[in-house]
Amino acid sequence: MLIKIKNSWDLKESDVTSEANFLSRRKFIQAAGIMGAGTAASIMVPSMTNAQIASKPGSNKYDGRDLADQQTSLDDIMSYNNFYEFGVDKGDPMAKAHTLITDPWSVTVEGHCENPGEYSVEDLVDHNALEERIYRMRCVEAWSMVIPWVGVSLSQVINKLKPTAKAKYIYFETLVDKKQMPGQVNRVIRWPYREGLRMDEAMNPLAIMAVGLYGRKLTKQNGAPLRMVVPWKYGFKGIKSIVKISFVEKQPVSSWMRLQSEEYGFYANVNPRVSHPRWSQSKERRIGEFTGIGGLSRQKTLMFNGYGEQVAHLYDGMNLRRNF
Ligand SMILES: Nc1nc2c(c(=O)[nH]1)N[C@H]1C(S)=C(S)[C@@H](COP(=O)(O)O)O[C@H]1N2
Ligand SMILES: [Mo]
Repeated sequence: MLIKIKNSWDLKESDVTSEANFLSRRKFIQAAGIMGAGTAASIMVPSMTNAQIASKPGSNKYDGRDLADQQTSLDDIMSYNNFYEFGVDKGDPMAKAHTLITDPWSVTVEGHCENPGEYSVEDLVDHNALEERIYRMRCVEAWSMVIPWVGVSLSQVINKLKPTAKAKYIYFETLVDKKQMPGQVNRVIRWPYREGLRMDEAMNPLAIMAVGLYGRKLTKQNGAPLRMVVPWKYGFKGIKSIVKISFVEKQPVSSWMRLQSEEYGFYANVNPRVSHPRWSQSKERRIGEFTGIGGLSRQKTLMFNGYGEQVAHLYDGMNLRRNF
């Protein structure tokens, strides 16, 4: 699952290691646009220096299969987004997120912890410890992608902030600024976008604080400069462009619970046996993949999105139909 990025962002194309297996190297080169395969969207990726990726053969397994060769194209990852701060259509984030100012960026840390304060992205996320993690992501709308994220375990960030025994949950907020986020004139959601995790969920090694994907800095539509990635839960738990982290005692109310509590719960674990009130969750379509006869390919959804081995123990004894 882990591909260690040995160095941070400042390596040149020529530094791409020969240890990288052919496929990920090819994908990486494609993503960087070096092969001339660059399309409109990949040209729009912020001109980020390339990272050195040393892949570990046999990693990235999901349900017995290797995820490395299933990666969703950078174009799809950048152009089919949910980021309601820029509008509710899938194309709005790519079209409109350019107004977001991601540098400088500051994150306020507060609540039950020993190290509250204002942090820069680099203060929170150790850029010498970045890893690539290829995760399968599943949206509650029944579509999925496979994304090669770059980031660090959320636990690494949390350990730096030293929560006290009173901290039972971690809570996050996205930026509120109508000038930078024009979709916020629309009250679909009561801004800011809010999310949270139980402390033991947040400390699970699968949960990451991402700052990049495909070896490059996160694009704005994907949640620059830093966002959550929680692969066993529906995509909406992955809050983007985070400006606040708070350690709290009580279970926070997330944006989607507040909006529609019968449809979206706090846990939001991918559970194909619990239907969304308006549609089934048993299958999903993989963005960018088509079947031979012209339809979008459909896949079976697995419990915990296929990551049960790593996370099922977090929910021992809980009724996951009631705690959906
Ligand atoms: N701040 C914020 N974070 C957000 C959202 C949003 O609207 N606003 N949408 C969520 C949903 S529903 C999904 S599926 C994922 C999509 O992430 P992606 O566009 O990078 O694939 O982001 C999540 N994080
Ligand atoms: Mo979603």
